[in-house]
Amino acid sequence: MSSFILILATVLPTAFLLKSLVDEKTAVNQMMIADFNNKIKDLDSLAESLQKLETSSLLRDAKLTYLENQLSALKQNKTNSDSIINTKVENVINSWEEDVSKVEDMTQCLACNPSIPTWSSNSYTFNVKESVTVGTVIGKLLSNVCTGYGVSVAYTMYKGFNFTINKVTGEIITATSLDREKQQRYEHIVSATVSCTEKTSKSQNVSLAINIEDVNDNAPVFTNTNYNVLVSPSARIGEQVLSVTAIDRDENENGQVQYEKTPESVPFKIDQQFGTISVASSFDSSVYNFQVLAKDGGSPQLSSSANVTITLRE
Ligand SMILES: [Ca+2]
Ligand SMILES: [Ca+2]
Repeated sequence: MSSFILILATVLPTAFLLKSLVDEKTAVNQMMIADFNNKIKDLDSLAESLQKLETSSLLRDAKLTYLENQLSALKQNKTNSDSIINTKVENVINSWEEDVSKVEDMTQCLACNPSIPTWSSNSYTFNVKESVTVGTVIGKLLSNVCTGYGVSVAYTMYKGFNFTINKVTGEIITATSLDREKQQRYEHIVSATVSCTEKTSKSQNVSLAINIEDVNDNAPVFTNTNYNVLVSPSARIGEQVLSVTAIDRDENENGQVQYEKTPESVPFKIDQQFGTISVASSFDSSVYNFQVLAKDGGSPQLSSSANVTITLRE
């Protein structure tokens, strides 16, 4: 009760002085005066609420100091133009609205009766490249929870292995290296738990999805490292003699393979898209050795090679 008396003794006179100053200035917008009066009522109401609580003297003193400073600023500008007073009053009202909101939060906290936490979103989806290092913060989950004054919130994640959540901040952090080619999406349930000292706690879950984005970290791989084939010496130009295949596990252009051969001088050509090798010109030898290359479309580009031996039948 003593703290309440102190609040009424100090806060309300300050509030009425402000109101009095506003009333003296007829140039001040009438709607603003009504709003100002409403804020005074709010303060009355909050003072009533605080009466029932063990109010923090530190917070109360800070609040009073703030109001006193505002009043002092108003007095200093009293002899100036109405517009300056108008602006000052508007600033007081705006600041008071923030102050009222803070005190309402404090009231909830001091009541030590946590409500079920709400999340700032119905669900969360984050996208992260598979190349990020362990310990990278990929996003943050926020609950709309008042904390402090004996009330705390803790974040937990179920089935977390590749990712962890910072218990205090709600940051989602990579706990292992990632590989999109093994798993490209993770789904978790995250919980926010509000608790009071020696009081009950309340939790609320929210779903979290993490999509792993591709990085060009795989070169195309040929199904064979050596291709050997026998070809008829009478094979005609354009006739297909072999088909090579390389597989790239990456996605989109990172996984699109194009084929080449080297050297160019052999009498065969390779289809850039499909890897089919066909006769390009007449033969001048009984055995041909050359390399086929598979290159992906990533940046930087990755490639691999295989050996081809084509022998003409006797
Ligand atoms: Ca690739
Ligand atoms: Ca990849």
